[in-house]
Amino acid sequence: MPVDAINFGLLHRICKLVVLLCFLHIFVTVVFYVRSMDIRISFAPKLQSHHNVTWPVQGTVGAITSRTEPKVDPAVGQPQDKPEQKTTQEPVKKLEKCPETSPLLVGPLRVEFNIPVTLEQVKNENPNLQQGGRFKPKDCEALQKVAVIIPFRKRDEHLKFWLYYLHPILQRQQLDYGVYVINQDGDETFNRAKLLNIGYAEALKDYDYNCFVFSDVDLIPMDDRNTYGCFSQPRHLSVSMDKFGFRLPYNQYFGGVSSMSKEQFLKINGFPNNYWGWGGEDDDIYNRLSFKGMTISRPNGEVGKCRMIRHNRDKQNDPNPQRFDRIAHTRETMNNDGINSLTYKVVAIEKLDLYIRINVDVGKP
Ligand code: UDH
Ligand code: NGS
Repeated sequence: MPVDAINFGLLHRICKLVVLLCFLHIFVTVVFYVRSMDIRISFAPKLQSHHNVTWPVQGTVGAITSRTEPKVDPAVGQPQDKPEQKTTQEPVKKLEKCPETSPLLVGPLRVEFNIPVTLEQVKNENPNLQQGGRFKPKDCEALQKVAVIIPFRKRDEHLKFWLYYLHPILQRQQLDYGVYVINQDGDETFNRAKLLNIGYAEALKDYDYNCFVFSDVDLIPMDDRNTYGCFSQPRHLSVSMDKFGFRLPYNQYFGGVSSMSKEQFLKINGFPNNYWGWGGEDDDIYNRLSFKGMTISRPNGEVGKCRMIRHNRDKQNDPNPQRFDRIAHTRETMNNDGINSLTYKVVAIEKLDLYIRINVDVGKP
């Protein structure tokens, strides 16, 4: 046999072997590829449920700031066209706490009531408010979760001014806040302190507030450094009112605007429910605080300046003739009359653009 023929036969066999090996290689690759696809598909839902269980969802304070696509391990690969993947969340870096003093404050403010104000205007000027007048800063985690409670009946003109001035101030103070207007239904004698108790109870059903500001609807701060938050002692905020010549009418005065943490409020069993008509309920609250060994914290006279919207005496809110007798007995009554004895009926709750309005039946004297 010639040498050429032997070489050709050998070459032919080697080529066949190489082709065979190539096929084998392709086969093995395909098998492994298909198996790895299986793993990826079955792994994807596990990835999603893991995200949902482990990381807090949006709405939990400070934990998640925005919705983003899930981060997928590059080794596992991006799951293809799986619609449920879109709902997976990436844990976003926890927001830093807001500073003790907000850098957005401007200090003294011009407050006047001769300009007409509309709710539409207030809404347009406060685009960052959520439904119900809720707000929380987006760049930092607010130090306090504040429910602002306003006792209310037939004071719509005052409320417009309150919303117009207060919403920008509260946002500059970097608070996580909501505004609750507690409207006394019907025409029975007004009961300010009971409405405030109801505001406390209803706001807590809505959100995990840890601070409560109780504000008359006709009082507007003249300086945004007067923080509508809570302090180590119960706070009196309306300390220099224009109607009192920018000073306290008396040292124990606790009316107008005040604030208390949840703990402070519960320590005094909330507010009295049986002060019907004008006067004395704020003095009863002062007594409660003092009997529980607390003191009053106040801003200085400059920061604590505020204006009251002038108005006539309200109907069905005449001075309460029993008020002097009641404040003489706070010590005996406070443990049984307060948040622990509160009864009322909610008539309606409306989540409006600028506040939550809760209409309540408080009963009668
Ligand atoms: N309030 C209402 N509607 C009423 C009564 C009171 O909304 O009919 C609320 C409102 O938030 C008000 C707060 O309860 O700011 C306190 O009411 P108040 O009557 O104790 O205190 P105010 O400072 O008036 O509003 C005091 C008497 C005014 C007499 C004025 C005489 N020129
Ligand atoms: C006191 C009242 C308080 C009231 C304060 C200021 O006399 O409830 O005046 O009233 N106490 C009693 O009557 C026992 S004001 O001038 O704002 O109407 O808050």
